[in-house]
Amino acid sequence: MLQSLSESIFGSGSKGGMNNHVNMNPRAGKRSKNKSFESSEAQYLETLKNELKIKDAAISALSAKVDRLEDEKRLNELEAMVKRRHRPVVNVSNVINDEGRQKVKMGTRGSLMTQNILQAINEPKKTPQQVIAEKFLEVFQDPVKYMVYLQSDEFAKDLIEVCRAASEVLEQQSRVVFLQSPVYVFGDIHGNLEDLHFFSDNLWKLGMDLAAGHFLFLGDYVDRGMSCLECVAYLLGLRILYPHKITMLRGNHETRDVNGWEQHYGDKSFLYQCKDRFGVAMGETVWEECNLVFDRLPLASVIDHEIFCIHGGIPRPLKDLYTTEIQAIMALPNVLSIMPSYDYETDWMKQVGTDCIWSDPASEEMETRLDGTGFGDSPRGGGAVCFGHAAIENFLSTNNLSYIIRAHEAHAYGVSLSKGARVFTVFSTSKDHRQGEYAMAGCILVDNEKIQVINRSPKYKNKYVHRRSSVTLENLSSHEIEERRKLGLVRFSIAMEDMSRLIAQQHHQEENDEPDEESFVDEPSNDDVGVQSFAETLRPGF
Ligand SMILES: [Mn+2]
Repeated sequence: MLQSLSESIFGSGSKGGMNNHVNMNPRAGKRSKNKSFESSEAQYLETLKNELKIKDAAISALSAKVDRLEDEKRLNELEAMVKRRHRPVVNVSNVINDEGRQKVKMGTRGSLMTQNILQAINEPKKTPQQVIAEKFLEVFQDPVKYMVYLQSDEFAKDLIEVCRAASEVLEQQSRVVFLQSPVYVFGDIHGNLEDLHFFSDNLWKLGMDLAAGHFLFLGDYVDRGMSCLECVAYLLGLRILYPHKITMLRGNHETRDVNGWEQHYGDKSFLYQCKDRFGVAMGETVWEECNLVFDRLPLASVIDHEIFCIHGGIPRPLKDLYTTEIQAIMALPNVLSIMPSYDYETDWMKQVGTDCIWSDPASEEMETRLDGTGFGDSPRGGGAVCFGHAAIENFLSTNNLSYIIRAHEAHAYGVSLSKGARVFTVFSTSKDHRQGEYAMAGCILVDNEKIQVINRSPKYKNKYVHRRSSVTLENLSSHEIEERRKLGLVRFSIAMEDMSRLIAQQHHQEENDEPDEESFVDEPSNDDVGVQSFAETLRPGF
């Protein structure tokens, strides 16, 4: 409150005229006795005092108004903070039956008002891109039924539309995405439709809209597998339909230098598959549109302020620029090409970006060759780094975190734990990585009290991708089989590298003339475990 002007000059209790609350001044009586004091100066002083009182009253009225308005403002701010989110009720009920789920009108309990409100609710209007995304989800459920569409120009154009919608959303996202558990975390997908199906059939069987929790993908969606386009279409479809349930991070294969390397990956290269599917011109356009999306993918995520998730590993610290590594990642531009880099990408940006998508935990024998900060050259070469115990301890304590979940290295057991049980490696494709016939695909569920591993058993029956010798394909012409092979729906033979392993495993097959991929009978042998961590042979600096 402002202090009254007349109070500050004459002290409290000066003679009040305007204000009822001001006490009568006792000096007023004394003054009337002192007749010699009746001069023009005294009158003038009296006028001034009165003027001050008027102004005092105006000031106190104003200051009371200011106080009231400030109180109102504070109250409004508090109310805004606790304001509830508008969560509309979906006016249909999902009835689950043998064939899956069916949408029926929601039952009510007779209140006319409830009924009227439900009827007035409209399904939110879908954008054309969301309509296409829904189609992608349908195609994913039965790719054989949509073989013609998948090879058409229409699919190419649809994919471009969805890519543009996804680019717009991703560019707005923070480079480090903060999530709250429960979260399912997935590692490399690498164009493996079958394993992605395993997860969708078991973890979001009723559809993403009825699945609880968040789904975080750590990158490497393309290359090495045959169904790169289907996997990208499905995941981007989910990403634009369920922006609050799906987070996609970037892997080292989400760069043009890697996913455009046809000579190295052959028919399993993403660029090769785009051109083979849609022709050179349209194929290159689709490939570039996908890469524009990849340029905008965030690089890291933190679950419950406790678990750091990233494709490769922790970046080297940049102490003179940023206090923490997370701050450095957050400071990266929202559009980054990394390999090759755009002109505006500076050295520190390239270093942080590359470390995030390429680094690996150091093996125990590499630990001795690391520098003082716990980092050293990776056996992958080309400037990639590996991080040891010291780097991990430093990173976790600086950022006040407990664990690191990353992907990037294949494991026969899907998920592995290393570095004093601080680093999880999760790999979500069981094929194309020389992990043997009995490899598993894994994912990790982080809920509010624990971290759990979910693996696909090698015995789990294949539904969509069949081996060439499978009875399912018996009645198809060689042309039809070739068409399916190109979509990744037929596996012709295993890679040459696996031949020696196969010969070693021959005794498993002796009782069975033609073992079908759909019917594994053996548990993984202990020999498989010994060679499980087969790092990718790709070098970043080629
Ligand atoms: Mn990788």
